[in-house]
Amino acid sequence: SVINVIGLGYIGLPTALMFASHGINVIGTDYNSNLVETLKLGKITFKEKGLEDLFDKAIAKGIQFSTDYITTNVYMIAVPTPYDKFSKKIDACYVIEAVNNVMKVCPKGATIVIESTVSPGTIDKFIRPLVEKNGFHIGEDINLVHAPERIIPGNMLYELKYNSRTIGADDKNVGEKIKKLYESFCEGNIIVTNIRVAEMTKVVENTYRDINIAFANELAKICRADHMDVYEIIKIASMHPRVNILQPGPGVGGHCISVDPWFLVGDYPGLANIILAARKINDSMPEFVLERIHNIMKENNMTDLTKVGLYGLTYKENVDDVRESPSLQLLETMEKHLAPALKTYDPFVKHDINQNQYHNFDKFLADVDLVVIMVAHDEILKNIDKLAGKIILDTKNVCNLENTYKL
Ligand code: SAJ
Repeated sequence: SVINVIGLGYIGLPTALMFASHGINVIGTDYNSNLVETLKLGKITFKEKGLEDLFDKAIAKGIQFSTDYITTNVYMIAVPTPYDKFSKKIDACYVIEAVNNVMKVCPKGATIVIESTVSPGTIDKFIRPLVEKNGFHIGEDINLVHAPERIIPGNMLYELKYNSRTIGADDKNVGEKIKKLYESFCEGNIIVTNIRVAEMTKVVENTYRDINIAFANELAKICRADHMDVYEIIKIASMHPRVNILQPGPGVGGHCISVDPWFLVGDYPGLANIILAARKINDSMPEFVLERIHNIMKENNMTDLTKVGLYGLTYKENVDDVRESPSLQLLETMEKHLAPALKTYDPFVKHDINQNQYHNFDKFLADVDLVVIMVAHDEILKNIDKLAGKIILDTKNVCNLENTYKL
């Protein structure tokens, strides 16, 4: 049998390649014909450790790409779930569209596996009624499964193989069948449960991380107020056998951790209190960095914002994803007429986000006096000595040169 993987982005593509390279027949479908053409030409569209090699393996095993959905027994949907900043709700439109398209071609008894993260309850509220409205009987004509992805950008292929997974299914037997499929490449534990638990667990995992990062960020603010070294305190406290504190930083970005906790806040107002506080603390960090920039400028008698350079525009190190990134949030926080003054540079970002964006590290450095390290890409770690002589605001705690300020 063949798996039709729908959505060939950050999650769908690696997953499709993983199945294919382990001998499963895969057809990858995406509505974006440019993307499909590029893949057919043997090129991949984003950077991820090991992805090119895996792509070659999958091609050798016969993976195919198409804009069409095919008739088969298993569909895996890994489309984006965009999120509205103002209402804090996700929009399941792409998942709904994919399920609609599957229903046009699928045979009786097909299984639809949703890998996209959805807010808890989405499958009951939107997907189930949609399928039933089309005259399908769930459990007979179509089986629904939720198998949320859990892989971390930057180490996706390793985590695809070794992480445990959750599979939520209406019918245990169907869940077990899908588990077998994932076992073709996944060596972690695979837990079969129901759909509600799978939806909730995924969001809980990301919320846990958000809260823990918020704690580190709050400590950074407390220590700043009292001139203490937050990193030393975190290091020593974490030597306690039951304490393990994460690292403070310029904020929490990405499409997952900064988004998923809002689902719980939205659905459980009055109950999700720590969760809401954590979100607010993490969202306040770009503004905190901006305050630090202004204070450091004052201390050094700097008045010219065009001499300030933000290093790093992505949401974290060594990825090319800028969604919800702290640097973009910082630029948005600034008064409209001031933001373009700041110089920016990121080795992973080729398109222009800011008016004064550089595409060459040395030229960028040459034109600024204060360098703000927002992202600890390998590039800057390897070239940290080039920052000598600059004033540095190091939000990632990676630089020990003279004139370095911390968060
Ligand atoms: N960050 C800190 N301090 C830390 C760790 C992270 O400030 O100590 C920041 C990062 O710089 C970044 C943000 O948090 O801006 C999130 O980065 P991340 O590396 O923690 O996580 P993501 O968003 O890349 O991936 C997460 C992962 N979830 C968990 O670790 C619980 C991943 O396993 C999920 O698959 C992914 O979300 C997802 O798609 O949901």
